[in-house]
Amino acid sequence: MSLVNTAARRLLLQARNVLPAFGAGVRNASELTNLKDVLANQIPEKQTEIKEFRKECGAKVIGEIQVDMLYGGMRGMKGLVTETSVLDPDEGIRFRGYSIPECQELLPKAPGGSEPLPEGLFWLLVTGDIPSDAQVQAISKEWNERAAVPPHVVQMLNNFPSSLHPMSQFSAAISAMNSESKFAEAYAQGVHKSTYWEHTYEDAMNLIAKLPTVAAIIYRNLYRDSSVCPIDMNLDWSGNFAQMLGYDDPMFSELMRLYLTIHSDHEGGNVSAHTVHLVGSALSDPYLSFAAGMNGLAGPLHGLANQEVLVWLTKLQEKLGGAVSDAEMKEFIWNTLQGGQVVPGYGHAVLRKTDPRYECQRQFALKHLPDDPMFQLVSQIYKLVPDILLEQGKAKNPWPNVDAHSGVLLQYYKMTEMNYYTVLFGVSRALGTLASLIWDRAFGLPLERPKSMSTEGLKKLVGR
Ligand code: AMX
Repeated sequence: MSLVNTAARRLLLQARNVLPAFGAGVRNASELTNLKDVLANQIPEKQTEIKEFRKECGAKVIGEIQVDMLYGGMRGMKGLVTETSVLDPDEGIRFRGYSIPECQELLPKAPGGSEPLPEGLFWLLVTGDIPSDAQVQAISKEWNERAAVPPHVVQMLNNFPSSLHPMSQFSAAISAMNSESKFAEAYAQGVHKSTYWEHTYEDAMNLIAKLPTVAAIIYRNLYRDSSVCPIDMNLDWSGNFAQMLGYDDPMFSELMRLYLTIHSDHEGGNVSAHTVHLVGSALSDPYLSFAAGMNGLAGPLHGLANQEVLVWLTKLQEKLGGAVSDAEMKEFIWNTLQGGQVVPGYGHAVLRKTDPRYECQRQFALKHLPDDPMFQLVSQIYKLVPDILLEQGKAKNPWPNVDAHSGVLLQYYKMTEMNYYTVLFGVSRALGTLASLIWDRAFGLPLERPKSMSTEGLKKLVGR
């Protein structure tokens, strides 16, 4: 980003009271470019804040638990602390208080680009602060330097049969990379628990750095000639990922920057984030914790929905051909529902409006591929599905989620292998879940162990 742009962004942030004014006499965090140093500064203050908060308010009641919640997937039950993002049912996600459009506006961009760099989002998720260009460049450099994948993992991936789903390969490779875990090594050496966050940080940075290469090996093994180009030290994380996948179109790199930013985090209760947190609470190292989260992301009601949407759209096109009338499409949607299946990409456990992650992908499509037939199909579906779901009267949220749109953008740039799409989601999800895991260790959060009940015990409890 040019100096002019940097200064303009800084003024914007000052206007929003995000940054102190120049010359305010504060040596603010924006002067430090090493994320670990910034964290080391922040952690003692946050630890004190939480200690005092718990001392003062630890016994306050914040809600009540109903019997239905125990059978209903704990919806609405406040049971976790996650600092990185908060999901409002009507407004959608805010990363450390910033909406997606605000992140698009404020986070640093690649030279000549207009989408945010995921490196900047990671900085924001970890620290709560919008980073400077220099801070984001420092992250890109660190991730490039940490990107090497251990040979045994490359060999393992090369030996997998092509019939093994990309998400299974991804999760297995992440587990196998725990041979590199600094946390596991330090724990085995008996380090003091106050240092756990530092080893978790090292694992998080290494793991995030390696994921694009792991994901690219899987892609190139399954769908191309198995060769993966080396990391270019001058490129950003997404630019390198696009190159390693084999996509030279600069717009594909821009799409990756947006994609990897918006899929990163969705507060703490979703299956992948919650799983990483839960498994991490046993002090399983970050590789094992994140691999567990990826097994959850691979479920069709969660991240695999992006694959399912394309499978469903392809079936629709096979059955009805190119231009589809609204009446034909309505019938196809009703057939899906009457067959006892869900309409993939629609509905959400928390959201009650169109997902802003859907909306920003729609804006990207309107800007870059307005005439694409598949985009027009997705837009036509958007006009019809909510009313049908409302008429059916089951789904609490009839609106589209992130997965209803992502595949269409990928198809446009010639990534047609829909079974692979959830791996891209997984690479991005590392940013939020691992940022949270660093803070879990900094706060010394204990083993997670909620109380479960039998139906008999529950009946007794409510006097029945
Ligand atoms: N199509 C058909 N039925 C749906 C539906 C959809 N898109 N969304 C919800 N329903 C149904 C549920 O299956 C449920 O039916 P049941 O009473 O027979 O069990 C009923 O409506 C009530 O469900 P809900 O309370 O509205 O949703 P939920 O919180 O239980 O589930 C979700 C949320 C996302 C799993 C659900 O909306 C769904 O299955 N959507 C399709 C799959 C999908 O797009 N998943 C991706 C979500 C985003 C993500 O994690 N990546």
